[in-house]
Amino acid sequence: MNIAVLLHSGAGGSGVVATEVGVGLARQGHTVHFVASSVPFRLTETDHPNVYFHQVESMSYPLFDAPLTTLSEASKLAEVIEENSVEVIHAHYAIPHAAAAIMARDMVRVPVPPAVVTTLHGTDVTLVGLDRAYLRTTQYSVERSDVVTAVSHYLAGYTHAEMGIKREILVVPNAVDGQRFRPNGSAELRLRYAHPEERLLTHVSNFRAVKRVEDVIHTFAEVSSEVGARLLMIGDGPDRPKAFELASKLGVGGRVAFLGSFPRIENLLAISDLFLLPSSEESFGLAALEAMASGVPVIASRTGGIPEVVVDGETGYLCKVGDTAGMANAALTLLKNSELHGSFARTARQRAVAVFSEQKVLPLYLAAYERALSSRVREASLSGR
Ligand code: GMT
Repeated sequence: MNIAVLLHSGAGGSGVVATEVGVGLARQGHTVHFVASSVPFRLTETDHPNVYFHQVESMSYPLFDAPLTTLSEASKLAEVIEENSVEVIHAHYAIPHAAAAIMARDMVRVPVPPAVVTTLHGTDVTLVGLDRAYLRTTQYSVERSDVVTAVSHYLAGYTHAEMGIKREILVVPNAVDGQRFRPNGSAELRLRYAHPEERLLTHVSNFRAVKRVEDVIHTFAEVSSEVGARLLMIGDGPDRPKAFELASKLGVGGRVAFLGSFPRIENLLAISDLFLLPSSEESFGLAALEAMASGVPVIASRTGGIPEVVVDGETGYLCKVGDTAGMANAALTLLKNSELHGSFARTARQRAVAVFSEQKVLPLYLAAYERALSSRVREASLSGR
């Protein structure tokens, strides 16, 4: 199949999933064309013969307040479709990719236009999509896609309830590459961040308000008052300075390493003992899944789609949003009992591979593509030609 993938190419989870699903499909023999404004963050397999990257270029002009990227993306995509016989456009994150995909589908000069599959990732619905500035275009793009998927049952339900969407939404969970994310990292690398007797906790995110990075620091401060521990803060974003200041205010600054964006996070997850994700909102929690695949139990908030990923009491512990004392207690329960920790670590790895491996998830996307190719929206768009 010839597939065009639209994505946000920065370090966000939707772009990571889009890249890994695309590369996974290319490995299976499909041809994948990534269409984005820059090379996707996780696209480290650029020399794969079936993977292509097409750069969206935006023209700035004094009359425009900002570059009109949705329009330039639709134009670029139309070229890619016409030159490469694209059969399916997969838009990851509704805004603005689903709108650009529908525009390109409707304007291409080919006898059979491609089908549009839109994957909802979370904030494209829960945050930006519900804002009046984007609500109508998001609703329209979702309704006019041939097939819509969401990364969790929670997100599918939320989209129906809050966005007034009536159409069917298939649930296709996020996937993890179990070869890339695996337990037992390098002892030498671990020594760079922690002494042998210390425990290593990790947080990965884009440091936005929704991630509650200050809760990570509060939790860690309580943990490290009882056991020798270090914390790796991986990623960057607006709340990083707040977290940094809080760490020194609480007297743990010397035990927290802020590592910034780190493309090969699998190496750091594999040397970690626990992963912290205290978000206020999370449609899925890809970083938690990557930690689980690395054999790392997760302490997270009981919110959104996280309970569909982390099984409370088996692969980690879930606490109320903001309950940093509860999170610290949960962390200490595991850190003080190595047998229990080992059992959670093994169950986490097993669940990640059994439920969310690419072998399980890619067929679900291929089935969604097949369904899109025979959908009613597509028939209507064909009959209007
Ligand atoms: O979490 C973010 O702010 C980034 C956002 C994105 O653009 O990638 O993440 C969303 O999509 C991920 C991949 O499907 C999910 O794992 C995250 O849970 C989701 N974030 C939120 O719902 C806040």
